[in-house]
Amino acid sequence: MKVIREWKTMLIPYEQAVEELKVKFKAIRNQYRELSEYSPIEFVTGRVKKISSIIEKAERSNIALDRIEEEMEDIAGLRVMCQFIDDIYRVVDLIHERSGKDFEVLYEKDYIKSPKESGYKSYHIIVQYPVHTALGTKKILCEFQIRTLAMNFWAIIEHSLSYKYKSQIPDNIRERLRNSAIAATQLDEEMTAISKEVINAQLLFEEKSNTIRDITTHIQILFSQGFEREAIDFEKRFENIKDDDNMLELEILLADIKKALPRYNLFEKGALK
Ligand code: 0O2
Ligand code: 0O2
Repeated sequence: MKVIREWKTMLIPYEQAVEELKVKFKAIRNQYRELSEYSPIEFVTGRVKKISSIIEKAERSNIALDRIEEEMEDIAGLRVMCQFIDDIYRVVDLIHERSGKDFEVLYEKDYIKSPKESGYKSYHIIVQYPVHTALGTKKILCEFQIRTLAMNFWAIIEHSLSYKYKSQIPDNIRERLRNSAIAATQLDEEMTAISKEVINAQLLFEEKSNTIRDITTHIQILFSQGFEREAIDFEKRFENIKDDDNMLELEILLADIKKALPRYNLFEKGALK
């Protein structure tokens, strides 16, 4: 049996892997948002399995403690949440594109096309991820779970009940959970039916907030470079249009400020009088 210190040492690369992979997935999401494009990733969480859960799973799955690192594939776990079912498969494609670069996809389980007996749905991908630590490079297993918000809601609730009842959930509750899994699927299907509307609304919101961010940043630059009169003029124009839902006006204002900025820069350098 490992002593606590040995467990902690063993888990260090797993902690690092989860942190690194979270950064990578969050970067993909942020880049889409920065480009005012729709992101198939809504949010990302990650965790390293608790020592008590590792021991409990090893007993349940008949894994010898000295084989844990080779056989337990979810000591490091990443969860990617999506808004719509189609997004899950876009994320799966993104992961395949990265295979052989950041990590190596070993195998996958589509519990969406083939849900578990409990009603559980998610897309699982097991990868091998190289971690570079102070002690050298180590390849570890990591499980990606990709699911919609509705699948996530159901799985979290069901997981808490399984924990409470030690997997012996009473029949009536199990039945209700199966029914709510069907309801969650219906919710996902309904949302898919209106996904174009939802995505367009979200993109509009994202585009407006990015444009407003760019306008305020550029006005700030004008102020900081000493072009106060110009900055105040642009600020007044901005105040007049910012609450209207008129993207065109905002884009024209941003274009005008951008056009003006290089002129001021050259002016400052003495190239313009
Ligand atoms: P951002 O930019 O808001 O996504 P950590 O990264 O260590 O702080 P960890 O361990 O991955 O966090 O898990 P945690 O703290 O449970 O949540 C991770 C991220 O998911 C957090 O964002 C949460 O805000 C986000 N999150 C959790 N639940 C929801 C949810 O229902 N909807 C949405 N949209 N986001 C959620 P970050 O990582 O702090 O930054
Ligand atoms: P955690 O960290 O508590 O979530 P198994 O032997 O069936 O437990 P296996 O073969 O390693 O698991 O892989 P599987 O079933 O493909 O996926 C394991 C993980 O998927 C589980 O981890 C859960 O996170 C999730 N999962 C699988 N089935 C269910 C289910 O019926 N309900 C819920 N809520 N989640 C499920 P662990 O081991 O439970 O760890």
